[in-house]
Amino acid sequence: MRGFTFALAIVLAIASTEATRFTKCDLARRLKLHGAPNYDEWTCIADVNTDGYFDTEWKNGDGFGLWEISAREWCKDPSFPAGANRCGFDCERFRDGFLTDDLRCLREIHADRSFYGFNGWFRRFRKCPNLSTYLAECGL
Ligand SMILES: [Ca+2]
Repeated sequence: MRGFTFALAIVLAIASTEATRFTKCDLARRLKLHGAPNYDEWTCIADVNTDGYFDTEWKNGDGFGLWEISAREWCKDPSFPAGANRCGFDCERFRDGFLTDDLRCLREIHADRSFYGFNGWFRRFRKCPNLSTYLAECGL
């Protein structure tokens, strides 16, 4: 029984690791399954933001998760008590492997006039202009 418990703990640890680190194609596939329009663009932005690691635990200053959702404007974090929390989520929710809440907030950000759609993610220009071939190997 003790061996079984140990093996189960290892399996769960591996599963949780896999849940927070995607491959490019796996993330694109999940976003497509979630019905995200422009899933190629969202995947590429996550690629640029995380330097190709697609690690949902990513954090860069006030930016949380794959899309560096900002605690100054869009989510709530104790480090930024004056943040507007316009999406109504705790920022840590953008650092797990569940994408539904991330996508809800991304849609809100994308639709905001002051964010200029995808152009608000400035770093995307490093890699994302040619999306026609970006996901070619994924067979989506
Ligand atoms: Ca999430």
